[in-house]
Amino acid sequence: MNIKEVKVFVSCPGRNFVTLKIITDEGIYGLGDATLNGREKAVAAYLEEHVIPCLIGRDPHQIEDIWQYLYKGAYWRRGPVTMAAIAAVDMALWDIKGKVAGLPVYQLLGGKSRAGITAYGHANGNTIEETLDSLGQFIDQGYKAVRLQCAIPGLAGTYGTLGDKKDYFELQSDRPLPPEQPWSTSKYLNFIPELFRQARQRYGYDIGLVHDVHSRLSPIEAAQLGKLLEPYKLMFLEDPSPADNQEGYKTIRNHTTIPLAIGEIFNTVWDAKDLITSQSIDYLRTSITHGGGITPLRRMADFAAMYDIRMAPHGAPDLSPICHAAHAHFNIWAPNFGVQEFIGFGNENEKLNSVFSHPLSFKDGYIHLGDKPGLGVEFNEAEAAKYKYKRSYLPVTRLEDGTLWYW
Ligand code: CS2
Ligand code: MG
Repeated sequence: MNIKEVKVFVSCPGRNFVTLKIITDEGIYGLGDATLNGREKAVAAYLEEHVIPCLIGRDPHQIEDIWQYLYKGAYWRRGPVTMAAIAAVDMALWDIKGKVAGLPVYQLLGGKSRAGITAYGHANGNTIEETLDSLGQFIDQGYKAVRLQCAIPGLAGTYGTLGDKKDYFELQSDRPLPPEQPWSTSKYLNFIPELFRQARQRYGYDIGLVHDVHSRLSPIEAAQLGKLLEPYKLMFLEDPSPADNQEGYKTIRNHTTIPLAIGEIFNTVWDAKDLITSQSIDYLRTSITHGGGITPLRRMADFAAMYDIRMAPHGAPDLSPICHAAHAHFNIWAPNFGVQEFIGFGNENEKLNSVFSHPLSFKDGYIHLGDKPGLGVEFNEAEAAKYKYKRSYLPVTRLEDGTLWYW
């Protein structure tokens, strides 16, 4: 069997996705997700100009050798664009191998380690009351864990809240240039503990709660927040401080026992190595698309497991159903899987569902995965062609004095 053709699709069924399709000379094909939110065209170009010519004629069964070829052979290694491109190839090759074997990818990884995949949903609101009403809806749907993000009084537009938009897809639709959002660490630190105090007062301690700081705090500010939130027993505090400064996590660790999660912007295990070996984190958030594929994520999971760190793959709306399916295969296998971020299947989004179909279902707080061979996802090229790419940026954040800050 040889790779005969490789196609890249950049389409916008509600938001932009980059999809790779590897077609063999025997007609079997595999799909991969190469979506990098706000940089979609860069990944598409990397694939078309620099990766695809090297794939034609290769044996698709040589997943490892092709991964090593695209990683080490590139010389200019790592980075979000490179690794999203490599990830899509890797996912597609695992998809092909599963289809040839007649097995779902999780069986090729080692089979099921659990009955279902625990998911956490996104509750958010413009006020504490709205956010807690949203939390109640997720509890009613059976979720075991929920992320809480609330607008900060006095700040227009806070990360993780929709404002007057109805969902993340609508939020992304009008960003032809980076929207600017204000940030105040003091307003945030003075407000967020009250959100969680009221959440526990209203719903008790059985529901798992997480919160995403989105890299906005210095290490000592993150330590302050961790200590303030300790009474509310969060499952984890995500991205409390920029991941660039791994040393900073030792500072946070020295001051608070709140579990820490990081890694959605990591592209290789090297980004996380010191955090893992110093046991400065508790959950690793790297996604299959941004982390270079299933092949390296398995290694990351095994390395993290040596330090009792669990996997909590990033599951934002800017990852396609192909990545979410790949996560499900990975999560049902990974011995140290912890929890999967889950923003729903976009059932209300007909465009998305006309382009992608997937084998996933959600019940009683768990994601369940069918037994279709490969990843189990279908991609409708004709439908995808209807939804042209629309440039869309992530926002930019500035402090109230205008200083450029982390979004
Ligand atoms: C967020 C992401 O889901 C999360 O944890 O950090 O939604 C992030 O903001 C987006 O992936 C950026 O494109
Ligand atoms: Mg995050």
